[in-house]
Amino acid sequence: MTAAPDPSPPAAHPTSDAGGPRLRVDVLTIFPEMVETFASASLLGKARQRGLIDVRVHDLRSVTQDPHRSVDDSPFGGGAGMVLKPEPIFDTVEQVQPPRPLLYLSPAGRVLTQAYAAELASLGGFSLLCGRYEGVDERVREHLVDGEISIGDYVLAGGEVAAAVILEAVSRLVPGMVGNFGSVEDDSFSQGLLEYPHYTRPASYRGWDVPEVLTSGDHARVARWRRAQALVRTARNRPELLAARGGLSSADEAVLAEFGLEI
Ligand code: JF5
Repeated sequence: MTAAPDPSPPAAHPTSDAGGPRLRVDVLTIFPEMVETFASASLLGKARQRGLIDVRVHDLRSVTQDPHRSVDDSPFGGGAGMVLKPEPIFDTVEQVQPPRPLLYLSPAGRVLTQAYAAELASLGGFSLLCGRYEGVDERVREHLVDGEISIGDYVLAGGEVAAAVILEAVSRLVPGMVGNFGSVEDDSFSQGLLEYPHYTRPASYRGWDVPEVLTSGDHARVARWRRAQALVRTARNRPELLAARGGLSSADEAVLAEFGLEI
């Protein structure tokens, strides 16, 4: 007996939770309310409600056994500040079995880029460990985490805000996220260029007019103008991005010339 063809194949962009979440992210932190509040708001909060993204925030303090529920202690060898103890972190990971890779947020990690965010969005899941104070006991880095991830070359007081940045950058790339049709391919960096300028009504505001091309109805000319603007903006603000894509192609030169622009 051959099965009848499926009368209702799954939609490319489901509007329900059919098929389960596309991405699970577990966050381990001593400030769960910071991450939970962020993850409940806006587009990410809606994606969670729709069952598209499963974000689970774990309080490292909840597994502690001692009367003071300690998550940190002073560093061996002396020095300022506190270090996150290994036991609550190992115990949480062993109880929860969070999705791997388990990534420790740290300025020493691989720096988040749009391409790295897309890699993370394509995994079924991953987990984030938020440090605080001077960081975590080195045995956590050596024997528990799979890698380290940074959001840039500066130091934060803890990993929670960095976790929020990663959640936001990654979750908007998950297929089926509201509003990510088309607009994701237009994003800054996805073509290696900064975004072109955007305008909305009114067409004239305080004497500043919207560029004529945008109201011309000539969609191909609009596309060429946007490309020329993106090239100029990238050359001025982020010349290294233009260099990284091998400078200007002859098509780039042509759109710049069409609109009388120079780099
Ligand atoms: C953290 C101790 C980790 O500061 C960061 C960070 C900066 N860029 N990317 C991440 O992580 C939090 C704070 C204190 C360890």
